[in-house]
Amino acid sequence: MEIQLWREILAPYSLAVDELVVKFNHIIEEYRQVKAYSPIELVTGRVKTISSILEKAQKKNIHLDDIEEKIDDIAGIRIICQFVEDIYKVVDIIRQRSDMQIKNETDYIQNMKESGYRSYHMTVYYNVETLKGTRKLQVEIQIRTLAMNFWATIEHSLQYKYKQNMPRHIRERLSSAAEAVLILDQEMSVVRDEIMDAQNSFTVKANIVADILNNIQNLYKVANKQEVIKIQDEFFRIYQVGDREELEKFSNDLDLISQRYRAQSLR
Ligand code: 0O2
Repeated sequence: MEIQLWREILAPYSLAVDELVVKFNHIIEEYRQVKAYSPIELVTGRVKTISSILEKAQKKNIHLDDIEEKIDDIAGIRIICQFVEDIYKVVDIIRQRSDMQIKNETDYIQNMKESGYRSYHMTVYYNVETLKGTRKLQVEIQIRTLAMNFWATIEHSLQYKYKQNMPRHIRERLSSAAEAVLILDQEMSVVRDEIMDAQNSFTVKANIVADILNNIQNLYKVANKQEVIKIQDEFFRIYQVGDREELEKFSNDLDLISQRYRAQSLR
């Protein structure tokens, strides 16, 4: 097939990947806006290369005319989560969406592949609008933890290097690494609440500090400079002590001072 024709075939898939990456990133943003923990840590996407499509077609005996129907990962989205529990939350989010229609799901986490590969796979139909009209495309969504992704990435490059002839000792090493990844994910799940608390408290503190700095910046425009410098010094003192409650109280007091100045300026 000519390169130009391939470009025409692959262009809508590229659009689907771009749109979906934006949509999944927006989910992260929505969680951030309500200051909640996002089950999605990172999103990436790719369109399969022509050579990789041809290789898969050859391996699976797929005729060129049937490629779009039979190769379901021409468009691929990868969603990385911190914890295994998050993966199933993301699965639920996808199941509830009206812009993705699920074709099939495979849970390689409950049913690990012989290679040691773990991930949750969903193939969905997704519509994109083109000049030629609406195109209903298949997109493969792989959902995995950071640890699963680390393993799969390394294993994938070794598979690429050795093709079908991976030496036994490397296969065995990968197998024990897969075991270690499984244990790591289990351990992380046990301390999940603690980690989430720590992350949450970090975010809360960062938000308080942002509010304070914003208030101080605005006070510089309306208040007596000496008074603002005193407030600023007090903030640095409390910040260095690192007491969150004191920081919170300081922020509330500062809110009142700011409100007072705002009221004065409206008179
Ligand atoms: P890419 O784009 O290079 O990653 P099968 O023939 O059944 O093994 P199938 O039918 O395509 O493969 O479906 P499956 O098993 O769901 O695999 C689809 C994709 O999952 C693969 O794409 C990989 O990205 C990933 N995957 C599946 N098994 C493994 C594995 O053992 N190791 C790693 N690292 N990844 C795996 P491709 O086709 O490899 O292409």
